[in-house]
Amino acid sequence: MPQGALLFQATGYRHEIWTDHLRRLIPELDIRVAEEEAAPDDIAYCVAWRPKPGALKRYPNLKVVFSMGAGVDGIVADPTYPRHVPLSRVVDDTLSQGMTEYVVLHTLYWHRRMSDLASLQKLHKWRQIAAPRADSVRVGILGFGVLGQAAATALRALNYRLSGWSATPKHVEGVGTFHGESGLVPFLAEADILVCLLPLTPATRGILNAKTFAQLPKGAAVINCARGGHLIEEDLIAALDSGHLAGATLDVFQTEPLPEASPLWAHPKIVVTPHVAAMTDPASFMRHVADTIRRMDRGLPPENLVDFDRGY
Ligand code: NDP
Ligand code: OXD
Repeated sequence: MPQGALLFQATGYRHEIWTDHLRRLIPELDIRVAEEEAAPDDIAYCVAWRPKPGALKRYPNLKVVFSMGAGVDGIVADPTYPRHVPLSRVVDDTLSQGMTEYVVLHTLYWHRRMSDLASLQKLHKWRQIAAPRADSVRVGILGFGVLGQAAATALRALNYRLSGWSATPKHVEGVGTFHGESGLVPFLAEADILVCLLPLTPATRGILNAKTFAQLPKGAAVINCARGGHLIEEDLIAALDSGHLAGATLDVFQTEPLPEASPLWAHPKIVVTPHVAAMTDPASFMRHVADTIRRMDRGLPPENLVDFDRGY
């Protein structure tokens, strides 16, 4: 029997879609869906997505916070987050599958020159553009963790040449691996398609900038499906307009929703999607929450924990 109530704190989300799963899994769990329904002392568990700064320090008996996203930057950046409370993030096959689909789709899109073909179609022009063989296209994945490695497995099956960049060394068959600051320049030099799957931390903020783009081969494409804070938008536009970069797919933005007036919307070399690369599946996420609550009831620690010092 869980001790204490669970607070569902995700502004803008229809809570029943999420909490109904949890009610089925742990009928005896007391679930509150709004801050005003929650006496601070009652709350032992919290499900959160981008809580307001300061929101999570109100609960003295909090035992664990479940991030509804794999990226925890919105929680970790809050200096008032009570760091003795473990933060568990989403690590889930359905999320990896969604991200893999997105990365494969947009890698193929730039590799197979779909943007150019679509422009020709608009002009009713029949011009054949030959795409290089996949085994001559180098895809570099910035951030070679759970999602980066899942995407790499699928891209490998399509014969792309892969490399991954991470903080610590990795050994993955068939993938060129690079790590740390010294590994970044050689990694970038061989990325015809650069995929960003890094967590947003002080070390990675703004990493998709003019200097980074200049180190990519001419004609490279960039796919950012991590966080908008990774990208310096003006630098991307300049690199596209100069012809150094061929195109970019952006799923995440400095400001979300992307303001109507943003020049990114109408740029001919940019594909914009509204933060849909991989969406947390409510049923699967709530299974993880329920399993963790049961584990903690048995005195076991929660899993998929964030390291606050690393920031991810
Ligand atoms: P992981 O924590 O599993 O992987 C992160 C990777 O980044 C690791 O390989 C890590 O290295 C590497 N890394 C972190 N900091 C640095 C650094 N300073 N230098 C070099 N490498 C670094 O995260 P996930 O794969 O689960 O998720 C990645 C991100 O994807 C999330 O943080 C989130 O922002 C984004 N995301 C976006 C979604 C969308 O819909 N657009 C959906 C889900 C996630 P090491 O392995 O050595 O620690
Ligand atoms: C996530 C996201 O981090 O949806 O999971 O962006």
